[in-house]
Amino acid sequence: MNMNVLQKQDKEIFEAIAGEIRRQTETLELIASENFASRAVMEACGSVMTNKYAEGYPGKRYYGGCEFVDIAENVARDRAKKLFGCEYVNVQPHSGSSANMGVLFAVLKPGDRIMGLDLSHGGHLTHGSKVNFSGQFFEAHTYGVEKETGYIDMNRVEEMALRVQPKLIICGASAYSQGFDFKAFREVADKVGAFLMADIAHPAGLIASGLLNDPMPHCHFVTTTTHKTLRGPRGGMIMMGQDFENPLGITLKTKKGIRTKMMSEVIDAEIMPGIQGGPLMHIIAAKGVAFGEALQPEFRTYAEQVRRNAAVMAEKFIGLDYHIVSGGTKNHLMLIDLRNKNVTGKIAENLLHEAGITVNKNMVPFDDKSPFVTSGIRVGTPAMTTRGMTGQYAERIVELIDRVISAANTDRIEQVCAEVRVDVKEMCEGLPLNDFGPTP
Ligand code: DSN
Repeated sequence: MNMNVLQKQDKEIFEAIAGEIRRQTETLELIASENFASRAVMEACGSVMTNKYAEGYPGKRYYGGCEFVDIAENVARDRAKKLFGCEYVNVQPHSGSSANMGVLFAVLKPGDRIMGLDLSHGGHLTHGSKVNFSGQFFEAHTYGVEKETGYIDMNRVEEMALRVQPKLIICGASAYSQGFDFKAFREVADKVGAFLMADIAHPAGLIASGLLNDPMPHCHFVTTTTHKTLRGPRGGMIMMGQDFENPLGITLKTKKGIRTKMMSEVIDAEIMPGIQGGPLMHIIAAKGVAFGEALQPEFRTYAEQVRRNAAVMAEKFIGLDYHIVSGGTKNHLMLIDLRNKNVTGKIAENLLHEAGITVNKNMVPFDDKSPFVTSGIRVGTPAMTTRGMTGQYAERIVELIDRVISAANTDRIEQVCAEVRVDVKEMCEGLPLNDFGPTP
């Protein structure tokens, strides 16, 4: 991106951004939730739409001058509906957490019971963690994966739901490498009269490409972020496969009398004015651009490659005696339990950082270490695949990681990290951050 003006005006921020460009360009990005947005997406993010206030929704705003931001929001909504095959979408949530908060606050009262996947078993903070609004405003019960298999057992989920009688069940994860059986979750939800929400923030791009189970026919609500496998700008959104009359008894006064609100109206009102004010119109425009890209056939090819790279890496890791939780991956990530390698997640993250490889330490199911130390790392392929790392790259990357982990407890470690860093830099050379233009 051209940053001539910024460079002249603000050296400190310019240097920070320039450093980040160098870091992203010269190192290997394996954080499962990160990706490289296209130049077109970033141009929309950096556009004058950041200047506009537009509380409300297209055609019904609290501010004048919204004719062009209306176009952008309508385009983003229409493309999202086409991409995910849904009847309703709200593209205004600033993040995945805001999207989840929007649904939870719309359908629950304080103290209501919810069920979600435990954070330490791969869930997300907003699925009921005690340190998050979801665990503080609501009575959260968490289900986990099985110790032997690393899989979610639907019988256990059902058993828990019958005991807990939740008002809302959340399915979805940040560190689970298997798919979700949304149909089975819906059967459980129906048995206890609960709403079902799928949080597909991680695999959204794979789901949009038809590579994983589709939550839309089975879940009352589907939330996502737009910047992970979907490769858009940082943000969130809420979808419903089909709108329905809200069973919460929320009504609306109209000229024709009082009527029950549709659930879409309840969700819209919860996002704005419930929990947010002015939408980020530059980001909504960029979401529209990203959805347009994801509707192209090339995106499906990309998503298939993301999954293929992950499968190749998991197999290679297993061949080198690494323990992948759940024994493999069906999506874009894997969780590696490093206990048999005598290395904590924290140490692995730091050493790999020294070697130019970015991953995050991650709790593994039944972890005996704290979230600040952890026994594992999470590895994901969305970003490396965007850079065009296909074919032999996946295996070579695993070999580089193994060189570092294997040397972790030896006095050669500094030298190994330095050597791997050179190899990583060489590997990254000539590969732009994304396929849509030269490195910014
Ligand atoms: N922080 C994200 C992740 O890394 O999975 C989830 O919000």
